[in-house]
Amino acid sequence: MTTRQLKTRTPLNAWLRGICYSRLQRAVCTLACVAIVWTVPAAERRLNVLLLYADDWRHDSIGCAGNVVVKTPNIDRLASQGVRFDRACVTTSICGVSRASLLTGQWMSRHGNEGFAMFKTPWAETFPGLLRTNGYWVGHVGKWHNGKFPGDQYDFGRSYMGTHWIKQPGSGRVHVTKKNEVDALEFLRTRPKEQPFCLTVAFFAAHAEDPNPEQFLPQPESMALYADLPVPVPALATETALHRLPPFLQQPANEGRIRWKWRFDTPEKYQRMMKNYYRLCTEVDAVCGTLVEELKKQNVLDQTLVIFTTDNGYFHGDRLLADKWYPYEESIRVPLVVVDPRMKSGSQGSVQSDFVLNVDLAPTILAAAGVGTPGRMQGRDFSPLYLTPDKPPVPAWRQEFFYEHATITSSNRIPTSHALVRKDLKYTHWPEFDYEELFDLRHDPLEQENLAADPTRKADLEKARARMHVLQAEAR
Ligand SMILES: [Ca+2]
Repeated sequence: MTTRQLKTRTPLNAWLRGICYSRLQRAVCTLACVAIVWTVPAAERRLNVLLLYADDWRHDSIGCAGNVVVKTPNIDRLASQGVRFDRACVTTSICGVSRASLLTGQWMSRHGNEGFAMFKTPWAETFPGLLRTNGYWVGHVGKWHNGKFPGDQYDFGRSYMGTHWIKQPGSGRVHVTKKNEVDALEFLRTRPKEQPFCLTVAFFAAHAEDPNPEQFLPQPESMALYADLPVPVPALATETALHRLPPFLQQPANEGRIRWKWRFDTPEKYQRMMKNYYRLCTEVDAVCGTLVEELKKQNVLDQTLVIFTTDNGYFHGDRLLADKWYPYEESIRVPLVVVDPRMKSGSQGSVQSDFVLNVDLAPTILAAAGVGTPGRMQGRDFSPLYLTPDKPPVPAWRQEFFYEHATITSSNRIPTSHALVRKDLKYTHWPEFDYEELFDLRHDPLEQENLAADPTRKADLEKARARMHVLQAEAR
């Protein structure tokens, strides 16, 4: 259904009701209204949107990406029914900034939030704001990490985060993932059925509970999962890889090193933490399955764009680091699975390797809703990559992007980083230390050999540096 049709439906109903005064006439009129709604061809209806948005999962924290431990059967099923992007990345790898980029379709340099505050972009230019203005019933459930939750901007808003277990009135408690499920189901079941909807389910799992020594606290019924299965130690969990980092990232005040000690500094702790982390992931996966099943029950799955992704990647002890922030592959790559009813049959289950970014989600969602994107939005609708894979988009899809991260607290804790990311090369600049890295990803996909001081790569370094400055200027 187009915007115009949707907007005219309510006055039409009112007009029909206005001219019908007997009970019989009212019944006939009601049937007429229903018939008008039913006769809108399915292809013209605007897609609903279910955005399943997890926290701190990296690109391979799902079974279908080749992870040999974690069980995510529901997300794997979505991938088999849709498309999985194996080079999806974020433009800034930290919760608050990445979420602002999701909402605004803008790089940090433009939306202006460098940490956990509200962005400067007007709400009317975010995808939930635009959808609501254009007749969508819009909901947000779960984590919100951009200042105070703007509940009045949503038709249905439930915001909470920070702990895996939430105290309930009385003496009870509920797991955050369970609460996500209950609230999301309430949205789906109480929404007005004549309006298209957009629901973001912002899971807190598998983010760590920062001040808690246990870090990851799954539900008791999950504890049997992975109990006897050793979690493989990453190839980069070595002293050698640590010593290949820039010197300022090796020092003990670096937050990545601090959190590595919280989670991974003994083999026993690594196993315990990773198993609990994967249990949290599997719990989220089950909720994804329940919500998709609910769409099926309501007969709207074939009118709903379903997206699963996360806000940033994660170091699982790689380079003897924990968490995210830095522009290495483990931190910037995220899972992305899309099931789109517009996909041609026969193309389901494909894997796509273009650089799709967090800033592309807003324009993609808006395009699926038939809503135009504001001029200041920087991402791009990526649906042509999977709707018409044989017809390359014009202009050609990006082959590189600009990555940015601001200092958090101090340069010793989490320093500023800027990077040019390509599939064959990565150039990083750490301005507070005027330190550069250049990796040839064709021969060194694990980013182990910094070529920035290699005289034979001087031309590559200069080109990459200049190109990054161009993209950095465009991001503003
Ligand atoms: Ca996060």
